[in-house]
Amino acid sequence: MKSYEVNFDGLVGPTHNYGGLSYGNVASQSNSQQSSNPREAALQGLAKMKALMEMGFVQGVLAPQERPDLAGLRALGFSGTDAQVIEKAAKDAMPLLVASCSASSMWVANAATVSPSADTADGRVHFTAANLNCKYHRSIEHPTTSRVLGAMFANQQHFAHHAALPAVAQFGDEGAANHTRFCHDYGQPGVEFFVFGRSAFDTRYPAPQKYPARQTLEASQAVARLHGLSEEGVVYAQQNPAIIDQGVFHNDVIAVGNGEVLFYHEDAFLNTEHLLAELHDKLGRRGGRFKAICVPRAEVTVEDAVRSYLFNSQLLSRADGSMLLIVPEECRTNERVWQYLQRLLADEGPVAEVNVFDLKQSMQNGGGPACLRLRVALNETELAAVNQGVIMTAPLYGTLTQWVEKHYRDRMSESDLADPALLIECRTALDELSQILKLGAVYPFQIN
Ligand code: SUG
Repeated sequence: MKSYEVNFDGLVGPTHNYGGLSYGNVASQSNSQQSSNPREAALQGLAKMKALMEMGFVQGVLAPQERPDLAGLRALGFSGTDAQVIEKAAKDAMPLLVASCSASSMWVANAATVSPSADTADGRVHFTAANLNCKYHRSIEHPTTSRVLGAMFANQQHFAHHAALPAVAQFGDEGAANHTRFCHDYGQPGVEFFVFGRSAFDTRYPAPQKYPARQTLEASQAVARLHGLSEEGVVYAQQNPAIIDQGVFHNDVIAVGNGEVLFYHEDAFLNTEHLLAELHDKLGRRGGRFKAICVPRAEVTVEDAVRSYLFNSQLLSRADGSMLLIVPEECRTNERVWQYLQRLLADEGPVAEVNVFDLKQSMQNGGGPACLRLRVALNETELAAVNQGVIMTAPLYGTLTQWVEKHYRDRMSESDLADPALLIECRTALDELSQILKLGAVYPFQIN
């Protein structure tokens, strides 16, 4: 049976703004307080989805969330009418209002961890929503994420959904951004590679000194257990704590994998030789030939990687077996990175083409091409069982573009977040969107 890796891209929400909310994420910190353009952000994302669809990839879309998060503000003690809640939060606790307005759910590489049916004990595709509990603005995503994923993958015969792990730092889980799957073919059993930043319970593992390690070993192990993965199909590795302190807040900022290939920076991991050997052996036992492409620090520094997001690229398999790398514009403007990419192409390795996309609006908050997509490997039967309302088509692209143009503002700064009209605008837009994508009622304002 034919199988596919489907990329579900997060549609950028109408409140996209630069809140400076992510300590340890250099772009988020350095662009704090700048004015953003939500309309442009959403259109940039949609342009990437359309381009991939036109190249022949199956492309899906993942809906944004209700923001400002009124229910969250009420839970924090703000009361009165909706407008009064926003007004009081703006007056007394602006940072909380900003956090409650973040459109961060667009980075769907953090929405969940997904294990394809070929890897799981019960032969279903498993999803665990990420608790994202390192930052308040992200920790509020998972209840709606779970409902949206449930509405997209609604068939219980094929899809199993797990709630987010306990909401404590010891089980900090950032989803697919720290998870890579290697395989010979998407439909065959593969090897799932979990990268963690620290251990919560075992003090033998080192930890970063400055910035938080968002993913724990214990969270990764819990996800693997929930999904029913076998030991032969799992490899755990620790991210190098020194690079977390340089702004590598997720593994997908320093490594990307697809099929049999791992593309990574020399400084990405601890015990690199050991983990490469384990990946090689385990993939070998599953009929695959592991290939590692190491980018030496002498050619691209960690700082270059963080600035350009070279590794936050999408590595995609084309019909002829060669691979395509989707990189952000910032890779072209960084001379060393661009030269490296020219050498990579000249090498005649697996990567045969590099495509550049302008995703500046998302990049300025630390989210490149790979952050914007959640990969779900599906066989033909499973793909047919997905809610077809979320699969990108030319008409859907047209409808979503018009929807963005109708509802989104082209400027958003802190003072705009305090405008009670923004809430009404967002709810109107999302109500329409949930009908366009055939999701049913998934938003707090629709179900409470
Ligand atoms: O969690 N930025 C996100 C970026 C997530 C990128 N995802 C992956 N690497 N997979 C984060 O740090 C910034 C929001 C703000 O500052 O307004 C933010 O949440």
